[in-house]
Amino acid sequence: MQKDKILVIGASGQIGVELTLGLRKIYGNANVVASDLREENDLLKGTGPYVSLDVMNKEMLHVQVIRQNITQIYLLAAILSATGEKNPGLAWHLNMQGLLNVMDIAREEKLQKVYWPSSIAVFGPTSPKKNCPQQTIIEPITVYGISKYAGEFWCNYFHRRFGVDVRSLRYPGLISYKSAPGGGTTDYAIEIFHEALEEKKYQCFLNEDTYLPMMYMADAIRATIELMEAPADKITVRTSYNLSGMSFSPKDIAAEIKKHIPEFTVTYKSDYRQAIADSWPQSIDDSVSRKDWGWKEEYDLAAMTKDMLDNLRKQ
Ligand code: NAD
Ligand code: AKB
Repeated sequence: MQKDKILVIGASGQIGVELTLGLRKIYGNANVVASDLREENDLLKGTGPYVSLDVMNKEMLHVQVIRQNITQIYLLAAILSATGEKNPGLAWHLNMQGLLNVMDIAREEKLQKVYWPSSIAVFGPTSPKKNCPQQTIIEPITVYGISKYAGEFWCNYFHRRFGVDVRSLRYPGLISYKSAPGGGTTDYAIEIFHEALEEKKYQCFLNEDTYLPMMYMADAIRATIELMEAPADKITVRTSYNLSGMSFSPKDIAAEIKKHIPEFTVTYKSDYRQAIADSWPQSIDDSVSRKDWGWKEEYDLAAMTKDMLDNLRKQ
């Protein structure tokens, strides 16, 4: 059997950096090729191969897949919810065409597996707010959510029609200290830590009682790798799996940070991102992931807050 050789597209982004490092630990540094449109992230430098790549350039992507003997692709390049609302056409174009380029090449080259993340942003105001189930009413109101929902059905299509083993998770908002977030509505939950440490105060762009599904990056990376390593016959969802870690509001996370930094204060001034957040569920039912491939989160709000502050202080 051919040895695993992985291409991560969007490797310099918030998830890409940590996923690339995680995959390199398992598959070996030389077997995980990082790629991005922007320059290599400092944390990746010296840890393995890097190529400059635009996922929209299908020909160049195809050349790299053949040249590097790639057997698996993790596609992370996308425009997220908040940035997407500023340039809907560009968000649709990148989020859709990037995926279709990868799926066509995966089919032609008979790649072993493809990973492509979806998001809780597929859900809209008509979806259940609490414990939103795997299958429910899905009417997204952002271009990002529309592109993710359409992408889920492309994944399902390529699996059914051409047998591409593509797997996907609907990530909640992800919280991390290694690399900066890329323009999402849940980014406040990262900014708040930086501002708490540096300024002891933070002005939040969401209202204090805006509950959203969230997850610590360590859990998200483990979920991704566990899903990708699960036997194919365990994967019953070929659109995208619901995934849950924790759910909290800005007021909750501020209170948790205050336990470590008592002088920390937060003010609230909502902007256009409030409407996006209000359209999403507050919590997610991920029982299908738990049943199919044994998902279980490790971090709750208290454990995540302590780990974030410890690591950011070290930085
Ligand atoms: P990010 O914006 O931090 O990273 C995306 C990376 O893709 C960037 O480094 C960017 O330079 C690169 N990129 C952009 N256009 C490219 C192109 N044409 N060719 C090659 N690379 C290109 O995003 P992220 O937070 O790491 O998200 C990765 C994926 O996970 C996205 O699909 C996103 O929708 C999904 N997701 C993220 C979150 C989250 O909270 N971070 C939650 C749900 C889903
Ligand atoms: C965003 O806020 O856009 C992302 C996501 C939940 O997909 N973090």
